[in-house]
Formats: sequence, structure tokens, C-alpha cells
Amino acid sequence: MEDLVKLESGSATAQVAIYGSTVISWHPTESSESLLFLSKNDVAGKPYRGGIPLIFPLFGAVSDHPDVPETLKKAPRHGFARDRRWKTVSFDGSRVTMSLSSQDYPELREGYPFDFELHHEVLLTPTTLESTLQVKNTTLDDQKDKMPFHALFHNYFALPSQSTQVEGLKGSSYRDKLQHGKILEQSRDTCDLAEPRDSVYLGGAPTLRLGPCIELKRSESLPDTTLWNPGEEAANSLSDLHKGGWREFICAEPGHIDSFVLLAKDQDVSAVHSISFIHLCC
Ligand code: TA6
Repeated sequence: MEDLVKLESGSATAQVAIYGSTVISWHPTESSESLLFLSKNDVAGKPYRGGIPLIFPLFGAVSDHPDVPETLKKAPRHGFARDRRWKTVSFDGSRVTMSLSSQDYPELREGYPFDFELHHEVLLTPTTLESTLQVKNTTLDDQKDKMPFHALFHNYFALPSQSTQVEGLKGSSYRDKLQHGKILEQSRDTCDLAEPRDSVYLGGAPTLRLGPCIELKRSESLPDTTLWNPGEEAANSLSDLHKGGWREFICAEPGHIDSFVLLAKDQDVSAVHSISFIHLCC
């Protein structure tokens, strides 16, 4: 069993695993169920198939990005942050901060030759879960290139894939990864995931509505949003997803992934997203 930090605020609870600093459950006040999906076949020692895995410093595979910098060419799919143990830096009941740094894992420099520190803060209130990821380039070497990275919150919401509508992306263009990255335009008010989906939306409103009862707010540093559900056929090849699990979630993932952030020496940048339960309408 992974080490877990349990957050409480009123009668709301959330659990954050040291492994990947992954939020694995979130019960806002007045919700008897966790609003985050977690696969029943989840495998210890692999990234969680559910909750909120953190993606850094690469989203997807190297081959997905023709502009990938040389220094990221050995990065594993979806980076390494989601399958490392993080350190707990502070905890006060409703808030926890965890860190991951190149000092803790010197071997990471082989695939990502930078000095970095990540801080992930999760704050629970009765109705909201807010996550902040701060990325620092801690190198002292003036000669070093800027540090390139993607960052993304890979949220798995426990919402039915066959009927949930996502609002807030109308007018944005998106890359359809199921059509070799073809750029399409979101013309309808809402998007659905009733068919297999793997779309990277560029832009859109800062607040998205997921079904009738979840609102997702993201900072300007998270301009892109991926919507993903594999559908039945592709789900069958995911050994860590229980049978029929694909029907039980949608991924709506705010990130900075369509281009690489380039962070200069001694600089830091933060990305914040919060998810709220709008209980009155459910
Ligand atoms: O965020 C969508 C995505 O990149 C999809 O392409 C899909 O493969 C998914 O993530 C899950 O990736 P994983 O490596 O966790 O199996």
C-alpha cells in the first residue's frame, strides 16, 4: 500500500499519495462518492490509473512532438513525476505540500540534464480541491540552456463517459490525436466523450463545466486542455483498467503541452487549477 496523506476540511476529505504526489480521492462535502475515478486494477509501482497524476516534463511520447528539444529526447512517456516518490514538505490538515527535485533523483539527469525542484500543494476546502504546481529551474550555470518542459494535471473524473458534456471550449481549435493531430474547430457549445476521444484543445475559457456538478478553473499558465477517454476497444489493452472502467470516467486535463515552457536559470513558474463541486444542482 502506498503512503497516503489524508486531507480534511469540514466533512470533505481527499487523499494524496506520496507516489507521484497523486491525488487519488476527493469527497467534497455532501458527496458520498469520490468524484475522482480510480481503477480497481490499479497496479502498485506503476502510475495511478485514476486520480490526478502529474505530468512533467513531457506530455505523451517524444514522437508526438516534432519540436521536442534534444535535451528531452530520452524522457519517458508522460515524463517521470507521476512515478516517483515525492517528499512531504508540510501538512496542516487541509493542505499538503510535496516536493520532487533532481537532487533527490540524480539519475534523472541522464534523461533530463537540468537542476529542478517541483513543489505541489493541494488545498482542500469543503467544496473545492485546489492544486498548485510550482516548477523551479535551480541551475547555477550561466551557460546552460533554458529548461524545457510540459506540465499537466491528468484529472480522471468519476463521470460517465457516455453522457457527460464539457462546456467552455466553444470556438477553440483542437488537435485530434485520433486523426494524426488534425486541427479541428470546436463549433458546438459542448463537447462529449461518447465516442473515443483524445483531443488537445488550444485555449478556451478559464472555467470549464463538466456535467452538471463540477467546475474546473485554471490559471493562464495552463492554456491547453486535453479531453480523453479511450472507448471500449482501446480500453481493453489497458491492463491496469478494470473491465468496463472506460465508461466510468472522463479525463479533462489542464496543462501547458502544445509548446514547451522554457524556464531560465533561477526562475520559477506556477500553475494552479481548482475543481469545485456545485452540489445544489446534483
Ligand atoms: O492525456 C491523454 C493521453 O495522453 C492519451 O493519449 C492516453 O494514452 C492517456 O493519456 C493515458 O496515457 P497512459 O500513459 O497513462 O496510459
